[in-house]
Amino acid sequence: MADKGKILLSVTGFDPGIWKDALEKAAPDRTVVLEPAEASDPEIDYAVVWKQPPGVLDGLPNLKAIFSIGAGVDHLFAAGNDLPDVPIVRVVAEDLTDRMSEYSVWQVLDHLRKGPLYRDQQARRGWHEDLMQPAASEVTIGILGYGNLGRDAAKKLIMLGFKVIGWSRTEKQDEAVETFAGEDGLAGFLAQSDIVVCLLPLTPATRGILSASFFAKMKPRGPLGAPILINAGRGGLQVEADILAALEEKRLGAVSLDVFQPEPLPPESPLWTHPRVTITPHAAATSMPHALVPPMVDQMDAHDRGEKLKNLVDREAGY
Ligand code: NDP
Ligand code: OXD
Repeated sequence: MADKGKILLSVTGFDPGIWKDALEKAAPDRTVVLEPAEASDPEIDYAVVWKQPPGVLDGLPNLKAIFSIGAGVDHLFAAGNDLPDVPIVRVVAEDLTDRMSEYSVWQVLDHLRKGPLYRDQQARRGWHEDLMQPAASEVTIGILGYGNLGRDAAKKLIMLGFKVIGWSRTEKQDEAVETFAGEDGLAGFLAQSDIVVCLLPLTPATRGILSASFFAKMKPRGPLGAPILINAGRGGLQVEADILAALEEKRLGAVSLDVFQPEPLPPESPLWTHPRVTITPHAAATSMPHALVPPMVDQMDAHDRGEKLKNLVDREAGY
């Protein structure tokens, strides 16, 4: 029996059906409505969104909070509208974190163990062992964006024997990981990193950070040759033309990119066919409704009981 109010579900880019089913299962006492809803439905008190169309959250008089379907919230701010002044909750969930760390570990190991080289050899039936094979302990992984996902990836990479360092906006104290912060800390961080794993959010401060000036600060040579970039943060962090130029100049040895701007990556992009570029289709961590929806509904119930919401977005910082 639905009597606790309504949840507005507004997603673009994929079928909302599985999210609607999961919300209805987890919140049988709430009604789930799909956008376009009545523009000013006073019964809507929560919104669950991914890339909502502009204006869809305006004019809901009793909206209490917005829940992002993903860990990143740039999609919310990108809609070109002023968001209502209510708390914004993002995803922090073991399921998503584990999937992201799987991706980071997978790509790091693929580069360590010469995956691109051996796949190329296989295509040509070539048989040549590359004896320049460093051990994990000789390789430093720089986690760019030492937040929730970055810390988990670091823990798992350390277990494999890598040295890991981290970069964040604010200073951190961490026993296992040397940390760097802010613009002043970036050069020191890059000077040590053999592989940079980018897990930054896209904000006005981070947009376009993976550019020529960033690549110029990277360590020129290391145990893997030129440094490697893995980006699973957001496409807007990277300047694709600068990545291609850095690959040509051998400032970058190879890159793995999961995110692009725009997505899907257009068929004419030269990244598709570059031999030192590995592409995945924003697949580093799928948001799974069965894992992410029940904690969202728990938070709605807790908020209705007067408890504080967790995993809130800092609007000023943009993440
Ligand atoms: P967090 O907010 O927990 O961590 C973000 C980290 O980035 C923090 O360490 C933060 O610093 C740092 N940071 C933010 N702005 C700056 C800046 N200007 N300079 C230096 N460091 C900065 O986010 P999550 O770890 O949960 O998620 C990170 C991102 O991963 C998401 O925003 C999303 O874009 C992406 N993502 C991609 C997925 C995919 O499938 N490809 C799936 C899930 C997420 P501080 O610690 O000081 O706040
Ligand atoms: C996220 C994503 O932000 O899937 O969770 O990209």
